[in-house]
This record gives sequence, structure tokens and C-alpha cells, in this order.
Amino acid sequence: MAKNRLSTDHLKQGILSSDKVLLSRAITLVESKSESDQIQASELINQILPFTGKSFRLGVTGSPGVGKSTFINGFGDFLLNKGKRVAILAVDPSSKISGGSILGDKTRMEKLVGKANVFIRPSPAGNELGGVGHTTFESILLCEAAGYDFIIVETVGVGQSETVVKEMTDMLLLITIAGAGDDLQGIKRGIMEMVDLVVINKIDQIEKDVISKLRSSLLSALHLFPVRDRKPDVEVCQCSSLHSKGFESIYDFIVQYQQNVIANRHFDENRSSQRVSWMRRAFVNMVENFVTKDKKLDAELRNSEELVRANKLNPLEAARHIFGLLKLQ
Ligand SMILES: Nc1nc2c(ncn2[C@@H]2O[C@H](COP(=O)(O)OP(=O)(O)OP(=O)(O)O)[C@@H](O)[C@H]2O)c(=O)[nH]1
Ligand SMILES: [Mg+2]
Repeated sequence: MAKNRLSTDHLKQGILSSDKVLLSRAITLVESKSESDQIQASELINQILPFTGKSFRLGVTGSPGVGKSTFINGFGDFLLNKGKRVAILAVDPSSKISGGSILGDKTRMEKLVGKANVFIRPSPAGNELGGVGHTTFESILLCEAAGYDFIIVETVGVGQSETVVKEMTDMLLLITIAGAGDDLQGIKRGIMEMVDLVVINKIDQIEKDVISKLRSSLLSALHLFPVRDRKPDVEVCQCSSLHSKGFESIYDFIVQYQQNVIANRHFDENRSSQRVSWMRRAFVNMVENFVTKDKKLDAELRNSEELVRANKLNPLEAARHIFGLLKLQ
């Protein structure tokens, strides 16, 4: 990135005028691990912050293969037809391994690719140390400054990625399907507690009575959790992403949800929490970067990793050891 560096002002003006190439460059800048890029990235974020905050941030999660990308493709197109501008950020944990998934997503998003009011950005899900999509929030802000109304963040249903996406978005949508083991047992309790809307997808493949049974069991499972403070009641919708059926009621729910949370101030409180989580993530990131950039600390860390892997060192002790070295700095 250091070569051909664009000035912060150039990037800022490009973002504010919705130039997709410059928006992409800015996202690459915030994702960069180089110290000088990171300094410029915070300068840029600082300058575009006054232009952020106006979008609706929607997280989409669900087990692999339930149709998240297909849903986003179809629903994104639906939003475009409503005159919205849509940005899609895919947190893509498999890109590091296969490199194939981004390509896969691009083909799943065929309705959107190349359209004027859409921006699609698959991003790598962090490195060995980094958390999932640790700069996704910065990317959300950049997209907002570029004037996108809906920012959709796709994640996968594993590990902590939902928690991170929940911390960055105004609403978390869980996609599920009937059968294929992805029924109630397949959905972790923690996720059920977090979601604001569940969508049963691929209804073109399922018998009507199976759908309604799944819907009632999902509803009763969701209602097991205490009524969430001032949040609208969670709903279960259904759609066929492949055939673009069922989007209207999903959209209606989202609009209603948005109106309710804005009216009862939950929306603003959630945005405040998003800022605090952002600060904490950024801080943890900085510590991790600091360790990996310091040759001695990094070597100690890798050495400890090997010992832990071979079960020769207790992980907690190893962590304490590295932390101790950090305190000596
Ligand atoms: N019949 C039918 N197939 C669907 C529907 N939605 C998605 N699919 C298919 O399901 C498969 C997986 O879809 P994806 O959109 O890639 O699923 P994903 O959840 O994004 O998958 P990962 O990103 O790998 O976790 C593809 O073959 C889709 O064509 C639907 O509504 N009906
Ligand atoms: Mg996908």
C-alpha cells in the first residue's frame, strides 16, 4: 500500500462522492497491518466520522450452506428496487484456505455485481491472532460515508463470529432451513438469544406443514428467553432466496423493527455500545499487532504455541508468560 499511496483527502473526497474504486482502496487501507497505513487509516476514519451513522446495519448469519449469500443477492436486489443503496461486506473465513469462496460468493451475487447502487466487498476474516473480521466495523463506517443506506454483513455460523457481528450491527438476522440437521438442535442457544429475526429459507423445497411446524418450534424456542428490554419481539419469516419469494414481509419486519427501536431509543443505545465494542476491539488488535511486530515477543509467542500444541505447556501459563514479557516492555 505504501507505494502509490493516495492522500487522505483524496480518499475522503472519493468516498464522499461514492467512488467505488476509492472506497475499495480505503477498505484495503484499514485492513492493512502496516504501521504507516494504520496511521493514515485512523486519520481517514476520523475525517469521515461526521458523515457516518445514517445507514441501517444488518448482520446475516446461519450455518454454512443455508443460503446466506443467495439471500443477500436476492434481498439486496429487492432493496435496490425500493431505491435503496446497498453495501455488502462478507466476512469470509474460508478465503484464507481455499480462496474459492469469494469467487463462489461473487457468482451467488450475480444479480448485484456491477450494479450502480451496490458495493460488494468480501474481506478476509483476520489472521492467526486477529479476531473475525476485526476491521469490518471500519469498513461499515466507510460505506456509510459513501452513502449506502443498508449495510449487510454476512458471517458464518461458527465460533464467535456472530457475537462480533452482533456488536457491529443494528439487527441480527439468522437464516435457517428445515431438515439437514439444521433444525432447532443445530442452532446454538447463544445465537437464539442474540437474533432479532429468523428467516426460514429454501421454502420452495419444503412441504408447507414442515415449514409451519418449524416456525412454531422456532417461535416457542425464541420465546423461552426473557423478553428483551425494549426490543421488538423477535419474528420468524420465511422465503425462497433462489426464487425471490417472501422478501416483502421480511422487509416490512425490518422497517417496523427500525421504527420501534428508534422510537424507544434502543437504537441509539445500541450504537453507543457499538462504539465501545469498536474501541475495545481496536485496542486488543493493537496489542496483538504490537506482539507480532516485536521480533522477540513474536518468537516467544510462536515458541509457546508449539509447546502448547505438543501439550508440553499449559496454555494459561503460556499466556501469562507472554503477558509478563509485555509488561516488561
Ligand atoms: N432451492 C433453493 N436453494 C437455495 C435457496 N437459497 C440458496 N440455495 C442454494 O443453497 C446453496 C448454498 O447457498 P449459499 O447462498 O452459498 O449459502 P451460504 O449460507 O452463503 O453458504 P456459505 O457462505 O458457504 O456458508 C446454493 O446451491 C444455493 O443455490 C433457496 O431459497 N432455494
Ligand atoms: Mg456465503
